[in-house]
Amino acid sequence: MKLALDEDQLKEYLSAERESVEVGLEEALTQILPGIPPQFREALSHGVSSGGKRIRPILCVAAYKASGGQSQGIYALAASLELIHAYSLMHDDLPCMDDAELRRGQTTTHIVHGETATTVAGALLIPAASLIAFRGALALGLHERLAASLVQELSAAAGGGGMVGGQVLDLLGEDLSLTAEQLNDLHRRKTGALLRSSLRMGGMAAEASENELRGLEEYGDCIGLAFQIADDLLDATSSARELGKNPSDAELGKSTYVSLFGIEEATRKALELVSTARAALAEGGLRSPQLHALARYIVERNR
Ligand code: GRG
Repeated sequence: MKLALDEDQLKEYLSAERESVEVGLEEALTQILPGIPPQFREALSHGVSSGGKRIRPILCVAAYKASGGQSQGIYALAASLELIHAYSLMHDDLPCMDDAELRRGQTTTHIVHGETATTVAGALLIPAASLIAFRGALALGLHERLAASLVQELSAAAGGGGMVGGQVLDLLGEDLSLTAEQLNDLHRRKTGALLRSSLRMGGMAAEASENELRGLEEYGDCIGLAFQIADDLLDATSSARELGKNPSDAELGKSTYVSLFGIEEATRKALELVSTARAALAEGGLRSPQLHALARYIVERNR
């Protein structure tokens, strides 16, 4: 088996995976939307269905398959990660946070549907994601105990010790010069925790061995940090139009890997993390050309 995908294979793989992820998300929306008041449905759909790379569910599915999982039902479980991600972006763009008007090349949800509907729709997505994860796990035929562990994994990654905690550090750090240690801590939580859990959830759903799970975790930690360094590099070197989002980190007075280390050193660090992530796969006994290629994609993406 080849160890990595070439550029064309990666493109084809990502495009096919995104199609399957969209199907999983549409199915999740058909479960969620009827249960919520009609005036919030459009904001919720806007936040979930406005594009994006869908990297979290793609990583979850890749980890599942790398650990021996074979069911297409994994896309239903993986949708739960994207629902949490969607809510976080909707809330992150609100005026009380980053006050953004542009995301994924489109007008942000609160500009189109208003702040109240966006706040409510985002909040509705949090319990909805837990329900989708639980139902998705049961539909995969997993034991209720494992389904509950998957919900716990997702909730912990999204919570105070993870994404929300990281966002708080981010807000408190505006206009301060953070140290490398503070920046790593912030991003391990804000961006890294959900990426790491994407991999862990895929592995857990396939009932991966301890060694495989350790490999996925280490891979997830490395690509989580590499993802954020790549984000900072893109933010520093591309226009809002090229990136399809605003405002920039500099406009928000945020410390970044580029402000701390400069472009060259930040790039070196990201590439080093890719190598460590790949080594972790080998140590975990995971032969996955897809995860191998995704590590590189995470730092070479252009948006
Ligand atoms: C109440 C304090 C508080 C927080 C609420 C807003 C929030 C929760 C969390 C924000 C977390 C956040 C914005 C994390 C950023 C992660 C990140 C790098 C996002 C961009 O991810 P991509 O590149 O986006 O995967 P696409 O558009 O491709 O989906």
